[in-house]
Amino acid sequence: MQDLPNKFLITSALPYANGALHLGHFAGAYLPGDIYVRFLRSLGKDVVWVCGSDEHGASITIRAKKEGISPKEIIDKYHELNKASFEKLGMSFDMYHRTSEQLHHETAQEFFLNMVEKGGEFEVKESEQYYDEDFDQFLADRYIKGTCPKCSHDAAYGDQCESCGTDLSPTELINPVSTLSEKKPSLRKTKHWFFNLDKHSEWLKEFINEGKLDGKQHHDPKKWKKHVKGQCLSWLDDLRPRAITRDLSWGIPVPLPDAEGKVFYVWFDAPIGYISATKQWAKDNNKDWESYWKNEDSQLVHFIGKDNIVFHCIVFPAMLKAHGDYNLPVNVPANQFLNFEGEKFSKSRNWGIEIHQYLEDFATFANKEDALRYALIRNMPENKDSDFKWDEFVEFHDNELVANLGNFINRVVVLTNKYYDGVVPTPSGDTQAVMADLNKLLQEYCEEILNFNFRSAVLKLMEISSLGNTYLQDVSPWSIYKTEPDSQAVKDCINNCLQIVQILSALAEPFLPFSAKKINGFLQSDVVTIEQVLAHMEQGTSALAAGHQIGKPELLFAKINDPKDTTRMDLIEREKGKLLKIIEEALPKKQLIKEEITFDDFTKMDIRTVKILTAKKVEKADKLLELTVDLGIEKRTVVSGIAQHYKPEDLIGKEVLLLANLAPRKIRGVESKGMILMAENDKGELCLVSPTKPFGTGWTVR
Ligand code: B3M
Ligand code: ZN
Repeated sequence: MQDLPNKFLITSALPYANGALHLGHFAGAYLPGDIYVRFLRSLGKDVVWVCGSDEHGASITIRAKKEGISPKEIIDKYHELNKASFEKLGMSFDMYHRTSEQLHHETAQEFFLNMVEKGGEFEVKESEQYYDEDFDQFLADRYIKGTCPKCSHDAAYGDQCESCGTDLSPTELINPVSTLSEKKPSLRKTKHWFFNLDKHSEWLKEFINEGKLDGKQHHDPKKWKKHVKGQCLSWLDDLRPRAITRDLSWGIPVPLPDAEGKVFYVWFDAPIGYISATKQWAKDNNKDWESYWKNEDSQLVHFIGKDNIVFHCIVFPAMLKAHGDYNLPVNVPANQFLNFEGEKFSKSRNWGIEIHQYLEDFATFANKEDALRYALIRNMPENKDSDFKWDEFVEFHDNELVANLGNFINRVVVLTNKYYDGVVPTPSGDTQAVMADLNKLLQEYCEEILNFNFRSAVLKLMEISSLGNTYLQDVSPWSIYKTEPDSQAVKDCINNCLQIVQILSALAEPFLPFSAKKINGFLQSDVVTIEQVLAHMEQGTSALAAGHQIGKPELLFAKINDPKDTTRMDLIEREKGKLLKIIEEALPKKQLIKEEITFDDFTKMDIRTVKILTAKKVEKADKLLELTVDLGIEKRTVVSGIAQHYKPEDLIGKEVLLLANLAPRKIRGVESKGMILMAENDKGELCLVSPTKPFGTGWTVR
């Protein structure tokens, strides 16, 4: 296995506390972080994993306005909700902090002042910025919307187009509109602090391209994901000063005498949140935070989604370098996006599922946490966008977790209880080929995790379980046991299988921590770490001692697609049903085609082109107009229910269609001879039907 330092500082993007997290967020920056840190801890490494709520910026204040409550109420609500969701899915953060904490405000202000002192990092510039006269406020970031200059998406924000991902400034938007008043904004002068990012361009290029920092090899650039490097490179050629202050009331005040009314741009203070979170953790645990951030032998890794790449690979590293004394990230293994049943997650359309919703909907589902973790890992958007599908959730669960992993473990525990009353049998001491195969897979499993290939790594775990199943099947101890219950071959086989189960519990832990705990429960053994497993493999020793008493068998996962018990499949069907309903409701309501008629039926109708000569309202009937129409051979009076869709004066001279042989009817005292043809849409709007060119009156429609 590759050489590793002893210390790690791992971060996951701080989610905005402005809404509930969905499966896409979870698969992007949190689940991969959890896998990685659990693995490192199991190797005996000194790891601190920090995260927390990002509680500043326009996304918070806009949400507060929408819900009609204060920003503080918003952040309290969603901080608690998201923190609880994470905990329930086993996210093992060492600290889940908040950027509204005093400690963070102080840390960010200090960090800024230190950069100011360095000199040359900032430039104060006056410029014209959009201003909402009605709301008396400058319009930055999400307070302004318009058309994206790159892709023409018509709802791009002032800081970013969510459609093509381009980073924007408000003045680049075409047809800008204030999201507060929905009006066209005006321009007003204001001053801001700009971080001179362009000044950092040279060393950043070397850092990203070659992994070098200050002339020394800092990290292996080949280990960075292609799409991450690709995005960085497209940025590096055009680094410009970036405004890091805003004219807003919500945020961290800029601690300078001439900066009254200004706060930091949320993306300036948020990454410093990683530092404040580490400080808080150190405070709570009586540790030294600086060694994680500053020691040469400590590695910094950021887990994020692809929309945050530039901030973590370019802007924050430049801030850290400008400040000095801090480590820079050795890797930023950003994930791409997870879609949901073929489409983007969308709160407004209710498309997707939020974590808390999943946990509620699947409350009765056995081992729901690991079932979800597994489905998301199997389909993790590591290098390209991927798609969550309920059908695949079922397949992964039933074919892999149940039929492979759960089945192997269950068979071994059952046989041990049946043959040896649950006591681990004494092996003969022969080393078995199966253990050599396992060792190879184990090494590959470790490498895949260290290279951030979690999909491949979890498949290695499954391969080890398959190896166990195949081995058990090949030896078939049940057929030997029948005639030879004291057979050493059976004892060897069961002992080996039990060792594999114990190893599986260690290797499953980073991915399926709830299951790992259960497996240990079945074995009634102490937790075995991956570090211990590696040592046992190297020394040819085993983790589970002969004579140890294990527990009784229990199911690890319960099959979803089970005709004898449909409760779990019903839950899946319910989720799919919700989506179907959304799709159906979005379809225009078209009436079904009426019963079939013959051509003769059709020819019974005499439809003619006619010209409207006069039109007036029918008294005391707001829907009706009285029309006179010219058929060429005669003139007629017709009453038509189009008063709410056309003004009488707009109808004069129009050529339309008339069903001329409809039996006359008296409507509101007026005799109507025939009916004007109209189309009606699902909103009940009516539209006259006309020939597509001037055609003359009285001609037959057929
Ligand atoms: N809150 C953006 C996001 O959730 C932002 C991440 C901050 S990480 C320092 O996409
Ligand atoms: Zn765009």
